[in-house]
Amino acid sequence: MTQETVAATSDAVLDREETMSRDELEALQLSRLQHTVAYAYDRVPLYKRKFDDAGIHPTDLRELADLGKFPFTTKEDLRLEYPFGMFAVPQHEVARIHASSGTTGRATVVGYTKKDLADWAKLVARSLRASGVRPGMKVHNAYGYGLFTGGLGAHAGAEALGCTVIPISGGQTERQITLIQDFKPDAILATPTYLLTIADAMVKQGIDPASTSLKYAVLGAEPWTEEMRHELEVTMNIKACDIYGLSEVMGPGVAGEAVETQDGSHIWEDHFRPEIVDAFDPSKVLGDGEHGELVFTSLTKEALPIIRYRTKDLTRLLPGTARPAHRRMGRITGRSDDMIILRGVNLFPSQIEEIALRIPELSPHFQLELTRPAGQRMDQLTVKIERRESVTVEGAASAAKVLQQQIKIHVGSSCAVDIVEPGSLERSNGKLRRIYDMRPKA
Ligand code: DLL
Repeated sequence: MTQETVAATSDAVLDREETMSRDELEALQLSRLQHTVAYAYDRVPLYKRKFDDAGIHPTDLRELADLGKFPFTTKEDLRLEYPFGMFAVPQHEVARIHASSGTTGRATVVGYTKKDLADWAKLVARSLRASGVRPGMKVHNAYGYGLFTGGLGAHAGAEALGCTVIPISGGQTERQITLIQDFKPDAILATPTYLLTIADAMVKQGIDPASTSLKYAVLGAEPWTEEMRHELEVTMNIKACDIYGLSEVMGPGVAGEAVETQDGSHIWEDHFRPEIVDAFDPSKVLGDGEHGELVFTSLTKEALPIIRYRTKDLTRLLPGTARPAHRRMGRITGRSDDMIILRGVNLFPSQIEEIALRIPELSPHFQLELTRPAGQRMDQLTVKIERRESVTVEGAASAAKVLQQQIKIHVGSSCAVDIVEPGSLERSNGKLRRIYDMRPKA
């Protein structure tokens, strides 16, 4: 670590669990895990049914590796138990409910006791602190408020850390810019694509995004790349760190990234036990460093204990660095349900982001269109991407060729590239939709 990075951490008081040894942490995990599986079995009929069907009992969990013998939980389970069937406490003990939007099916509903909310706030506070935010700072929270866990989750964490929270929520970009200029926040919490929307709108108004008071951004809720981090850090003159989470497991703050290393989010393993399983054969639990699907078991949750939840997020586990006992997750390459299979080649939007952002003439604003031209049996992928404002139409045409070639080389797919006018593609208000599947429905 450099002198500067030591200074960055030395002014923060860490939670005791952040500085535990790995042995101490694993002992804590085991006792919490044993409690959680027994608690879930006794209180949630679905878990009792699943464990009994699998011929496994909570007392079979003697060491951490025994977790691999327990059945998985999926989004489908939460949908089938809609709305409150997964709750492990009576309704009067549930202090808050959140839910997914339900655009792709029945909403999934999650609940929190007062203690769950306090734990959640503590972990978001821990994540924000790791990312450079300090008590007393002004925090502009542009995650959406409401049933989505981003807004209220980030809000409570920033308050718990001792910050002044500006609860602007997502959208109303003009207003966001006015408040950033007037209130002079130190940090912003948003999805990476929404921060890009804000920066873009500032440029349109003649404001240099690098000139604001913002010093830190804590970004998550959707996949983003190192190239996007670079783009945002340079454009806005900030340090941008990752925050990860999902509602079924808690919300934001399951993992958070340290500003001094910026090498991936540390999973807060005193509250969650992660596993990586083979995405195609989940019965295979993979070792650290191997790529697969991330699976979580909660260790302290009361209202909604979750056992071996299959996130569909594809990544790998890496050793702890800034918080040595807490393993890091590699960047999420994508979700297994976001994977485009194009003529037998697997492709994720983040791969396109990575390649496109290395081509200076192209902007980070792109979308992927999947079509099946009439009379053809083959699917076609078109990358629609805006040229940078400073680039001529001719300059962009040669960049399009480069993008096409690079995608062919690095991903293995042939695609069409359509350069569009700056500002013409839909902007993000939160989680950005990258894929537009226009193929005829089977
Ligand atoms: O997006 C929680 C959250 C809010 C995280 C704000 C961070 C900041 P869900 O709406 O349930 O919860 O969506 C969870 O979003 O399974 C991932 O696919 C994706 N995701 C969340 N954080 C990241 C991240 C919130 N840092 C789903 N990188 C997850 C990549 C992320 N993907």
